[in-house]
Amino acid sequence: MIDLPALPYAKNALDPHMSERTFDFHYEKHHAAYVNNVNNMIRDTALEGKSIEDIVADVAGDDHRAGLFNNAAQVWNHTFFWNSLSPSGGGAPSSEIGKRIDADFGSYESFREAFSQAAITQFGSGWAWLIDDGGKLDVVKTANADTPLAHGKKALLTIDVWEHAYYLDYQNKRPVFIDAYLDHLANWEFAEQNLTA
Ligand code: MN3
Repeated sequence: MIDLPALPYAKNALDPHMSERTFDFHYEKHHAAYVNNVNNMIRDTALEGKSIEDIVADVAGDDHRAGLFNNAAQVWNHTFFWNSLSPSGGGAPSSEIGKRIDADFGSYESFREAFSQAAITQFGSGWAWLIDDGGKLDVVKTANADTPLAHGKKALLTIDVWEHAYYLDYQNKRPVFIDAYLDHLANWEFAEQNLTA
């Protein structure tokens, strides 16, 4: 049995960049449905009682359990996404993560361009990520439910670019949503915690 984790802020805390109405659907309906689907699929199996990380690791790459992988990875990805957002987020980070971004991308602006392009060019549904790839920061995009967790990479920060993430607030304008994320929402304290964990 896995639980739908509580949000780290109120559902209206990110307004106007991400509305309470978006959380009513994206968190209360989409994320909750992934949790329910996982629980239905692991009931009375060896995976019942395992952590979401262990479930993802166990089924990753197994074509016969793609349905469970997709739902479990989406549970993990969404929890990670809520934590990647902050009412006081966005802009260029300072501290250790800021130094690492300067070192590995050249500048915050170069990182911003790489992350934005990954998020814009992910065709269809998916995610863009800042990851720590064996000691070097990198930006990657993943399709559908795929996640760095399934590839042995350490995720630091993510944006959900499935249409359900932005359609209520931005309609088809994914790039405007990505700008709002980068300038007002990106939770660098969470990224820093992941970097040093
Ligand atoms: Mn989503």
